[in-house]
Amino acid sequence: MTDFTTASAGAVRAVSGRPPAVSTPMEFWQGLSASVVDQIADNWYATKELYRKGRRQHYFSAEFLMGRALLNNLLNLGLVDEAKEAAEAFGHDLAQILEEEPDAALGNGGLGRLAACFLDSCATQDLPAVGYGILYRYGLFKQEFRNGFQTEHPDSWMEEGYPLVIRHEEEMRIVDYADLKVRAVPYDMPITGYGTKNVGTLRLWKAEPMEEFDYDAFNSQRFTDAIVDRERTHDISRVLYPNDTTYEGKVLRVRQQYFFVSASLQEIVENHLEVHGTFENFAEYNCVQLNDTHPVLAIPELMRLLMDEHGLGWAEAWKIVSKTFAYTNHTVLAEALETWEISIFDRLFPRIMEIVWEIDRRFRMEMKELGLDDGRINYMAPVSNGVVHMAWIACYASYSINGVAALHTEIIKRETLGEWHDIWPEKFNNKTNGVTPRRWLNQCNPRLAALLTEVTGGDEWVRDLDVLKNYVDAGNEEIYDRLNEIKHANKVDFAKWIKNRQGIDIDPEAIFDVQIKRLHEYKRQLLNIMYVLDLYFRLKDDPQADIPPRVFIFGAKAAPGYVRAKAIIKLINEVGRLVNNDPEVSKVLKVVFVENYNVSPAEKIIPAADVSEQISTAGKEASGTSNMKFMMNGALTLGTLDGANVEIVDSVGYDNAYIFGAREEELPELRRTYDPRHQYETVPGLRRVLDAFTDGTLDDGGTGMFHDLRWSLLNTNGYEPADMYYLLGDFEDYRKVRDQMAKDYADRKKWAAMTWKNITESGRFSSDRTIRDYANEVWRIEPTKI
Ligand code: GL4
Repeated sequence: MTDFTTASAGAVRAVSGRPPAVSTPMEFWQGLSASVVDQIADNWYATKELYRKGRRQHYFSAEFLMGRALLNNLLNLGLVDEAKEAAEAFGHDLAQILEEEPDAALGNGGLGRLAACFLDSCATQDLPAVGYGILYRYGLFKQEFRNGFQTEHPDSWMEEGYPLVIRHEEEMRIVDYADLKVRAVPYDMPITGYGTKNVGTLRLWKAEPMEEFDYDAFNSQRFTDAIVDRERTHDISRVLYPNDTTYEGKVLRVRQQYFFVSASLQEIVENHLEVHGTFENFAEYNCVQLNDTHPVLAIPELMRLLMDEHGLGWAEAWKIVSKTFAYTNHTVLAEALETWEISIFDRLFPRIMEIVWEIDRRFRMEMKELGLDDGRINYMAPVSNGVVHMAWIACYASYSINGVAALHTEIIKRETLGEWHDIWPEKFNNKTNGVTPRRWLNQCNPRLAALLTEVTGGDEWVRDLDVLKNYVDAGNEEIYDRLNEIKHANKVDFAKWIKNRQGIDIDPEAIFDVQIKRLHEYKRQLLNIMYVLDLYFRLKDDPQADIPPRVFIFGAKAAPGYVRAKAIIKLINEVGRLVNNDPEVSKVLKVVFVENYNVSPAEKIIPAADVSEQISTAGKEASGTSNMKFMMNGALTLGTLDGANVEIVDSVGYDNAYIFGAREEELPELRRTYDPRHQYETVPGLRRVLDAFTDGTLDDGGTGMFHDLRWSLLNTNGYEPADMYYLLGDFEDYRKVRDQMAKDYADRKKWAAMTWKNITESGRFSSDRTIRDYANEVWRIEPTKI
């Protein structure tokens, strides 16, 4: 037995209190996880000590969608075989143990998962960066389908114990609100890298009462008052808000935001003073990346700390602040731009509001001097119309502003943040997103990983995905056959998994066509299911039609309050019921809606996908990141020229992707004369599809929600145009290209050649590349090994 196997058996005993042979798989997971921490503890501490002395980047994010951690850590540390040995020695199966681990779903979708990939890339590249966020007791809700409707249930992911976060009581900070004072206790999650000793840190803050009980209240029989007060504090880190690309002006949410930025900055400021003894060089040693506007309160909070706690004057403090923050914008959707009522700030943190007013006053003066007219100044001002504009504060105070794909950055420069670009073009830059090839290729697709290691003669590609580019032309008959075998084996695995999970049978010979992402109208899952419905009708018309077998796979959560998104979920489930229960059609078509889609289901789905649906209305998807994961795993993109799809096509060429639909630059002109009713009447099949929503073919349980969906495509509601996301405009082209794609699938060699091109060109979409660009161009940090 190796040290690790012995130590993990001991750790299993320690958590279960009985011999490992009779411990549960859950206890085994906990023991193995504790042993991982044991393995890395010394290096972790050494890394923290090293990083706190040099220049560092602090990644502030309200979301980190980490998923599972154990296998990722075992792979990084080269301990998989040892873990297997430890499990088998006691009659356990590692694969089953790994399935016990809950996903740490402390994020909604792409924005949160991006933060997780970034931490992985920073660790692997020895970059001095630390993540800061919130230890939500409840992550993103668990989704269940009841009669096809989404229901939401709490995700209590830590309830059974979670060994991979370590509480550091002694590094507690106090966060002060006008009406409440709370303790922020840090919990650190180790972030191991692949093939390096450095161990990075994700620091998540938990809110706790100043005293366990208010003993006065407790003793004077006001027991419930004491409890209620305690609960108000726990509320702060209780739950992740389940919205993606929308914003809710909820007081608790702004409390959360202030909570984690204040605690994090207190730590950063104190650490700086301790190490350097002066604030003069603060911005030389620290930069803070603001992941969207959620942490923008850090700007006035750093002003407050420097002025009120450390005696700096406004000018001095502002000089530091304006060299410290960098802001990433993640969406052009207006409904996501956070604004907060002044009255909320006044109530929670009047001093912060005072500082925001002063930022506003100085901004207006500065702009006046630059000669801007009052209308424009008022539009851009940090405070106007009774609200505080978080994005405007971010743009004013940050030294860098970036978008997340080339097209998106162009749109924010031209439109969303155009006024700021006019004044400070030099602040703007693009950082196209990326995903980590460790989790999203090496870990989730071991068969393909083995092939790549074989072809490239080593595992260097895991740390440097650009290596694959040298093999673009290495594709040959043998590789193509192997690729097809691998994909088939992955599809067999997925078929077993989904059968076991949801009881549905699917055929691994069919084309697996996948759309997995948050449910949003702009992402157009509705367009996807309309195609499926149309195909169903075509098959009913002509049962002999030569249609290749297809499985349409969906995974999506809708924000609980997003009524129309929930209607689309119900519609997909109803079309699924129609198709899957039809004795003839179901031989050729199947619809699978993966319930409770999350990071770990994604790791099963993506390696099994043939087709990657990336069909957002052009200009609306800032980047997308599942598109990159699919590409790495050899699925072909069926998409619009939106977000990072543009760059994917740029890399693989139009011959190796399926592109359709209106382009972003065409849409304004097209929209001018657009009439969805005309489409409805003239595009063959479209009327039949839309009428099926309401003619009894599909059942919305008497809610009228399908009627509303149909209405939204054909009529305006007064403030939005009819078919706002241009589904009927793009339908015909989508159908044409998607049909063609299914035909092309039959030529297995050619298809495999296309997938090889996609895989070998995916280095550009590794988050290692993204992070190197941030490190060199924005953060100015260097790899630093312990
Ligand atoms: C998002 C975008 O919608 C998505 O396109 C992008 O890939 C992601 C990461 O940059 O950020 N913006 C918001 S808000 N949620 C997202 O997932």
